[in-house]
Amino acid sequence: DERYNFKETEAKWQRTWEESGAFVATIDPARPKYFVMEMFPYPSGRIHMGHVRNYTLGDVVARHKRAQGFNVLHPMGWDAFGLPAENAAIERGVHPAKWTRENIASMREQLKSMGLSYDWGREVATCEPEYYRHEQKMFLDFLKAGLVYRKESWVNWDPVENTVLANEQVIDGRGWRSGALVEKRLLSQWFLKITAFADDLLQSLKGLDRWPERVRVMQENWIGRSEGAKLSWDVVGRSERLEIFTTRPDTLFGAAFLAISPNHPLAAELARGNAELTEFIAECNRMGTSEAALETAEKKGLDTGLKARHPFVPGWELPIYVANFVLMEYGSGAIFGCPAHDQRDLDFARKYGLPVKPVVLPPGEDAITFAVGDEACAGDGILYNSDFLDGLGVEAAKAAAIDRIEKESLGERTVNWRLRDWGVSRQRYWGCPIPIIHCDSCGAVPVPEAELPVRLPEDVTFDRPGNPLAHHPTWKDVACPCCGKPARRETDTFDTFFESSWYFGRYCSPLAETVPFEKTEADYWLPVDQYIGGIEHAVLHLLYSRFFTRAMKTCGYLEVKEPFDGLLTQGMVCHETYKDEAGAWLYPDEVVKQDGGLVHAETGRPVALGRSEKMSKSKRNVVDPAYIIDTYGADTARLFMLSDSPPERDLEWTEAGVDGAWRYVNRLWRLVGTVIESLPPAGSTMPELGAEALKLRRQTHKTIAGLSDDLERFAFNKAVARLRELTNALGEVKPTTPDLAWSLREGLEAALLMAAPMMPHLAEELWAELGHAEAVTATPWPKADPALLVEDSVTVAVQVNGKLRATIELPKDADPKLAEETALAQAPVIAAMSGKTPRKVVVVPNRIVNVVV
Ligand code: ANZ
Ligand code: ZN
Repeated sequence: DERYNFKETEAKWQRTWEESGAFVATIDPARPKYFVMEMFPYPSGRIHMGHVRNYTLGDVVARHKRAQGFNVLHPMGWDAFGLPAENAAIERGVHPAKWTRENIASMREQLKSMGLSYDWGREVATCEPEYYRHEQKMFLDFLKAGLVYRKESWVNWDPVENTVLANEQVIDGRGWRSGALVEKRLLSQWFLKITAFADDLLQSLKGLDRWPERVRVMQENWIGRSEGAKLSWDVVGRSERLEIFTTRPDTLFGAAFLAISPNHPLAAELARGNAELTEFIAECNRMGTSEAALETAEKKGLDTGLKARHPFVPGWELPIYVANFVLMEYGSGAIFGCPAHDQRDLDFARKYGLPVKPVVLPPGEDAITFAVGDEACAGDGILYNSDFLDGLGVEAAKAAAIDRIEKESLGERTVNWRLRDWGVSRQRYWGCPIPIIHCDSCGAVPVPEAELPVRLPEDVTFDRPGNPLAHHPTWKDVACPCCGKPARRETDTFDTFFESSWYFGRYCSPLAETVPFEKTEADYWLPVDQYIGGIEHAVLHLLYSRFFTRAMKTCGYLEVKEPFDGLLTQGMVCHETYKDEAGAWLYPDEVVKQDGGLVHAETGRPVALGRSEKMSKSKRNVVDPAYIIDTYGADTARLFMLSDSPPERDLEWTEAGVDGAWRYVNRLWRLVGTVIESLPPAGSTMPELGAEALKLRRQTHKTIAGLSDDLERFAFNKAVARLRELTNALGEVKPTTPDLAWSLREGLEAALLMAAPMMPHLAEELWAELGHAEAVTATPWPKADPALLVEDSVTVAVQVNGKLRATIELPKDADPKLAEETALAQAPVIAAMSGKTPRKVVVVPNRIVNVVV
């Protein structure tokens, strides 16, 4: 039998949409706007299934909103700077610019083959000077506004390659290429003052009620507001006091030690002439600075020999350690440790034989017998062993302790933030040059605005380690803009999160030359109404974008402060994994089913089935979208992406699933072909409808109502299920009478309009076949007639003394009085009561009337 020719059809409609400018967005104050955007891809070379899912979701939203009458902006672009391009240059000798532009070209074609409703005229690529020149200007504006500063900060240094490494280039403490132990080095770097907005970034999370709760919590934790106290301790034999930060001043009487960070100035001072301490500090610095590294590393310390005097107990002296788990960048880089009530402190105390004295008694415990085992008690309880705090709950004790600390001028209440300022300097080539010139006399001088952009030179070489910009023979030599003396360009480039922090703004005015975007256009389109992308960006990218929007507002670029009003984080695309007998991963197309088991397609040797995991090159459990689109068409791929699970959940890619989607596409196509000759012309008036035609009509309108609601809630899998149900019902109708034929056309048309966001090519094709001159993309979303949605009647059983005597038809949710009256008027019921008056009548709405005589 005949099959739907998706190849021809899909190409045809993609051309038609492009030629008619169907998705070109322009400001229209008369219509409500809707800005929907998916996270733009890194141009790695080919799209993967994660992209297909992400962009399908966005496209359904965009097409649905457009049909609903919104003025939709749906753009796409390329997050085009980054390390892989440089690696390609080093490994394969191809220039990052060439590599990136070629990848963009092929991925653009792939995206176009999916039939996505983008306004391609707004495409941006962040590696082009037309894009990045604006962020250079913004950086200088932020600098003027006091939102940028320069500070020494630690970087990973590869001593063999003599180069700075990105965190992801450090593997188990070693340079990824050289294998050398990575060192820490202090470099002067640029920081964006994200902490200036810490409070607002935290408070405003509450208003983001169209964001997943999970993401808001992750941001909240990342910002990490901690209330506590600063407290200065006397150090025996020294005039300077040692300041610590604590969130648990209530546990002061359970203190066992003080600890300072290996990078604390006191540690550096003590290390002078102390080989053991010097080596310990060096060891800590080799460990990697990430919090995750610190979290998992064994807690280690070295006793400095110094003692601190307890603030409230005369004569009590505590040892001061240098400890690897104390961060210099948090609080004051020093702590007091209370082993009984903090797990890290407990591990530390057990290792170094320090006392573990509980001071908070957990509920239900006995003060005499209670002891701390392997687990610290971080929970609530009543203070004991604690002098003036005895008997208080934890919160009250914190307040009392801080009051006393403040009264005795030992310290004060403070709020600490986990959030750090954003270091944006990267010692890399393929990024946006930082528009600064360094002069020996004038210091760091901004590049004059008239000289922007600072273009990234393309005549660079990758034949030796380090940053090609620094090796360039002439690029960095310039005259100082202030004094004219010879000076040097900054050779660092921005962190690539810089580009993605404002691209939503650029989409509003992609061609603006003198400004990143026209304020009027940004004020019209922003905020983004719906942003869709991976949960892996729940913290950094989204937080940086929220910061950038505030900074841009501060500098007068736009009016909004939150960039993304709605956020949908989609789940991963997963697939089974396979291994051969030697334990090597196999691609799905190397594996075939045989006798209920799996074997290698070529060798016939047994294959082990592993669990389903996120598709990844390393496990080879990938299916290439290009292959799927080529074999089944874009509509099938899109439909399957939507069918199986709600968008937030992981999706299991299976051949059976794709097959099912493909069969449905064909069923719908064949259905229209089969009945088309029997249908009345498009737009004919409704004839008198018989019962069967009316029933179908009701189902059509119920589907419209339900499916519209599904789309509104992003319950795309439910929407697909509903569409399939309607299709089944339509498939059963024989259009033998004019009323049935009319209802069938109405149902088919509604089905196509509703299918259009999911399977746009097929919908257009069949819509045209049904005789419509206007494309689906220019046709409004179908409307459900509310009168057809009410369930008109229900069948209700009538029992007399528990025996069924009659059934009656009642309006749905009818008044119980009406139910009782109708029931008692039925002849069999009257007969069964044999003249007696009922003692009781019980009405279960829509189900039963029980008469007791
Ligand atoms: C004593 C204490 C007793 C603490 C106790 C906790 C429990 P958050 O909630 O993240 O703000 N701390 C302070 N500065 C630190 C630093 N630079 N590096 C590592 N740890 C540091 O954590 C605050 C707590 O973390 C502080 O409260 C301090 O230990 C520790 F039963 O003080 B606490
Ligand atoms: Zn100068």
